[in-house]
Amino acid sequence: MTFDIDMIRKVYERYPERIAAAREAVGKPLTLSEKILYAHLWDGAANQAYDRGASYVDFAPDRVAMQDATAQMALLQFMQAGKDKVAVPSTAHADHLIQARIGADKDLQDGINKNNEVFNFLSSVCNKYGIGFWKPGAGIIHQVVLENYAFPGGMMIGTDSHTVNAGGLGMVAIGVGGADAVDVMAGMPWELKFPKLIGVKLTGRLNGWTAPKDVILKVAGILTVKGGTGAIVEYFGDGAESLSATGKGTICNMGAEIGATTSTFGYDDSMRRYLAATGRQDVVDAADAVAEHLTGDAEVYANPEQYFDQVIEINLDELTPHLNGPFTPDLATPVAEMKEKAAANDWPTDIEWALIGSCTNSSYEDLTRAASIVADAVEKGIAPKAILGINPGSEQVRYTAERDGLIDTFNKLEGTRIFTNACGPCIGQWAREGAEKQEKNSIVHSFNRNFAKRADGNPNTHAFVTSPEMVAAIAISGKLDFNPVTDTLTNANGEEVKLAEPTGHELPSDGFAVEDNGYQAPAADGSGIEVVVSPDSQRLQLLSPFAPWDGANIEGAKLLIKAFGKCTTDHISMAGPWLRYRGHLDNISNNCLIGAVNAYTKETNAVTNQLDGSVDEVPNVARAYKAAGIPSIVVGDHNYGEGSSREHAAMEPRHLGVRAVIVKSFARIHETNLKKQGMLGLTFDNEADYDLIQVDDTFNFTDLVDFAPGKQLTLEVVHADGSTDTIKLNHTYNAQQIEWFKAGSALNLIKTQNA
Ligand code: MIC
Ligand code: SF4
Repeated sequence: MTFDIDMIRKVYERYPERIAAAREAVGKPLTLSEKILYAHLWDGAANQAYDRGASYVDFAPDRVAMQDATAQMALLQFMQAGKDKVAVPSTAHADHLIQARIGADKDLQDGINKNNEVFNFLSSVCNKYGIGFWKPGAGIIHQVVLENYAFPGGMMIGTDSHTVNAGGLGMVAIGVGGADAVDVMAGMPWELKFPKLIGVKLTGRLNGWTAPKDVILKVAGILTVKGGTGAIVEYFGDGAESLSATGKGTICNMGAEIGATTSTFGYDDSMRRYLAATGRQDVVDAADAVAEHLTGDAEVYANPEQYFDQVIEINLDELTPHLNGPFTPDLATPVAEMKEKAAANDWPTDIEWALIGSCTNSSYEDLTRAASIVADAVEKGIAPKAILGINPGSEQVRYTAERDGLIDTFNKLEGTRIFTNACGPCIGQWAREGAEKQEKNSIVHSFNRNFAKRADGNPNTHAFVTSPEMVAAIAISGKLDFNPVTDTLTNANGEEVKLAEPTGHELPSDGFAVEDNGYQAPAADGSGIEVVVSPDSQRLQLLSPFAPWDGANIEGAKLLIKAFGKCTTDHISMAGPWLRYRGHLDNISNNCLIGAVNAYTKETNAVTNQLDGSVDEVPNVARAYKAAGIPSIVVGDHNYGEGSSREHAAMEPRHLGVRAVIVKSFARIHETNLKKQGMLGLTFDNEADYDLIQVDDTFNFTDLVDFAPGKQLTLEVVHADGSTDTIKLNHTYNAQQIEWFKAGSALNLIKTQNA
């Protein structure tokens, strides 16, 4: 059965007319990204061309997906929007809260016991408002979406930055904060700045040890963590067609790591095969009727330089396996160069743990290719040096892998642990033994992010991102710098042997199977369902609206923290143990900016309280200013808020009295989240002004009363000795977004509009 097939058919029915209108408006051949965007305009058929990277445009996404760690806040907000039911098909997925420790059987039950209150809340809110709920153990949101909901040419948003994974099936799928999801679920338009377009032409074919993951590891090395900001990355060329749909998903998934708005591929046979194998021949039939519209125009792909803002070409014949890391996903090293680079940088090369999984690489094909390495090692009598941990992407993948003997193969390797179908170590849900000792060590994984402390909470764990095949090979060799192409391993008989190249199956030859996929359909009429949140719950807290702007210039503000260097959403609102407070704004605010590095001392979670000169934890100092009625500001570096879509990173400072975040540049989702929550997200006009900010400065906005689109704001910085600097700040607020600021938040505005 295909979910929401009528909606999908309707989208395809309107495609020909919408594309014809877009062609006329744009006046030249169209990329796939433009086709999907123009086919989803809120106002219907296009009557004008939009400026890439400049125009704000209202869209009408086809569906919404949320995961448990962000859904709580999204749904707490939706409950305030005054609606009976969601306006578009929506789902929530319980995948982030289950800790990996012993193995799936035990861990899943523990996870359910520990998070019962939250799962019950999600289950009842979903039931009430018409939202499909995927229960704990059903799988990781993006794998479940790819298997069940994604469709070529569709547009969706999701409260998770890796929503972009659905580009593997030719969607424009975009990660957003919960407040954006609320707009769409409440039946309102969703606004996005019309993206720029980056074309990536893939030629040749993957071979040997190279995997789809290496395409994106390479692209990340080229574009860096901010090179994709504000852009859709569109892949094309015969190399693109040679990749499986789940391989395409891997590539799109990690587009989040270069800051791309999303990534996508044109509709092709790999997508037909995947849709059919996952029981959706009806989608194939419907898509085939409009197939020409579900890929870029031939002229575009023949002369990409004329149609994309930037073009990159990668020859898959020549691409080699990569390892990206540590601490950032864009530090790309070809496997063949790792020996030299690890030695030069003093990266530990002994590996104790190697992890396969996460939404990026947990497909059936991924498991078969990793299993082929394991089977080869077992057959050749090579004992593994590290522990292999595996989180299958979904119950359907796990069940099929078990039926087909893959799980048995993995278990033949001593020590292997099969964890729950969930995020697990990827988001710090990992009870790694000994992590608290904070020893310097390295791990490899097939995930997408490797920021400090992310997997096991240890700041000295050097995590490297690579393909599942390479993770398996490194687990066996126990060495970060093992190169399976050239290096040998000693087997039980003392012989020097080489690992065979990976082989795999794109799709299960006997089809997918599953007994209980973990889906809970919502009630047809939810009006009688009551959602209860206990007032003394430590995990959930009903929201009270943020205060509207009082119409005056913000004056006398103090500096909460000047963050130095990388400040991702993991630094602003850490995950791992803190995930338990994702539904309780006041409790989770106790992690506000505790990972950010204080620019003056290079310490974390220690800032000066200007009221009494004491040094205290960031949340405490923020609470002290708030209690004294003193506004505060946060200052940051480049790409501030990189990483997650979690709006907690905006709501926490807002809750603690921070009024403005002033940085050199923002990551897209975080900037929007700040705007939605009624904050000022501003950038230095002159980046060097970052250096002017002193720890004991006082800040006065002198022309906030004239806040207007396209007009700079002025900040007077008063130093402790009485001298002042006046600096200019840029912003990207449009008229509507300024209304959010004035109302105190976008949600406050929705409420007045619905009242
Ligand atoms: C992540 O990978 O960082 C997460 C956890 O999936 C986040 C969402 C969250 O913080 O809940 C994301 O990528 O958006
Ligand atoms: Fe889950 Fe990790 Fe994917 Fe985020 S990146 S959705 S934590 S598996």
